Amino acid sequence: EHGITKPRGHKVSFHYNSRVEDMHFGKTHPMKPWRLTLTKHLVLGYGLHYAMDTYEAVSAGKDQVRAFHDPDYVDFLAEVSPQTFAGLCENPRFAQHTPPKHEHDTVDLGPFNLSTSPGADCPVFDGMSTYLFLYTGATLAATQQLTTNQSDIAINWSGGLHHAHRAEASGFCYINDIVLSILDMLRVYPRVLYIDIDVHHGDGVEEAFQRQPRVMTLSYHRYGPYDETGHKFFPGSGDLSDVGLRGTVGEHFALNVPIPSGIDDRQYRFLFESVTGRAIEAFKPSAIVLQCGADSLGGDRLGQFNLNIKAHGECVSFVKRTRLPLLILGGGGYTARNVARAWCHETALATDNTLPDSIPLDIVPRPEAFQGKPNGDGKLYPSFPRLHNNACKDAELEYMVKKLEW
Ligand code: V1P
Ligand code: CA
Ligand code: ZN
Repeated sequence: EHGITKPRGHKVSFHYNSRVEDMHFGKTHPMKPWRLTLTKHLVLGYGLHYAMDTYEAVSAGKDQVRAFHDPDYVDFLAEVSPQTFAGLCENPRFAQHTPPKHEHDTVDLGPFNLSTSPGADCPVFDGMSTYLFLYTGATLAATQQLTTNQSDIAINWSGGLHHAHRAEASGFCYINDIVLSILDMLRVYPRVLYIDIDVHHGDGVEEAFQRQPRVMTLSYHRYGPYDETGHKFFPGSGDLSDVGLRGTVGEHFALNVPIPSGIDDRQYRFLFESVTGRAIEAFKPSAIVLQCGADSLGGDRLGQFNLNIKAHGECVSFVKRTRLPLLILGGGGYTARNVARAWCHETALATDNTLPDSIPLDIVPRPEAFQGKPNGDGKLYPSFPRLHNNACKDAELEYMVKKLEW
């Protein structure tokens, strides 16, 4: 009576471990693993687990994480907690990885860009090791389902942490589960296409494969001039001219689509389908990894786009139509109710289901963003949450697609 059916002609697997939900990055930190609880409840509530094989994730091993990350960094991550942090910092093996202090630093940084100061992007919190090795384990299990032909689509909403570097945490990301997955895929597939619809630039993945012509990275992200506070939108990279490491065989195997704030559904769909379509034609990937960061939705606490869930989901449908082995990952997403709705909707799309009393596909504005501040028409809650000035011009986007033609 749930009305959910198994997909015809393909198999989907879902990888998750509820232990990732109990984590707290800190009181004011935007990353809330609790959004994964909401997602899980929606997925189960709609009966979507009847349409997939569900697997309880187990932790990745240190040896697996060392396939990309620095061995000292992996040991540090495995041992660190708020209790052990100070002691580990004293250890010369780890102390050599402490960045030099800048006078403008607002937080005290320890080794590997980790910190116990409130306000840090990559805090050390209770249960952190468990969390990191679990989301990584889920991505690696999902990858194995694909590389052994046991699934056609594999999903891990707790993964997709695209900023982590070889020996450095960055932007809420500690272990780069995406890089580890692609490394596994390269044993089986000649070419892997990585697509990143998180509002931030997928810099960690791009950097890891900048010399590698068998991996094409394609990121869509907010990018532009300095804002009012004199800062660039994080992480500040991903210009149109950034196409992979020049002078190496990896040159032209990175693509970046920098986007002004306020892009809407129609504009995003035009960009995504023209550029992704051309990339697939030219590169002929044997498998695809899709990072579905939901901070590109309208009303996100950190993001600056105006996408509805429908347009975000159309990216998943577009990529799925290639019928290539597909790994679907999460990523950013800071207005939890919209994240959960989007990822549940996309789980339905992956399994060829339409949800019965359908999740509303319009995103819900954050009430706190409007407190006492009526928008242009004097309404407190606009029917369509255009939270950001639509600075995005069609002509600019068309020019970008032209420039990207190769
Ligand atoms: O802007 C910065 C850094 C901190 N300054 C030194 C510059 N950090 C951003 C990080 C955003 C990370 C996004 C991750 C992802 O792509 C993948 C999971 O979505 C940042 C922001 C911001 N508004 O961009 N950090 C914080 N806000 C922050 C706020 C409160 C407490 C801790 C961090
Ligand atoms: Ca992106
Ligand atoms: Zn993001």
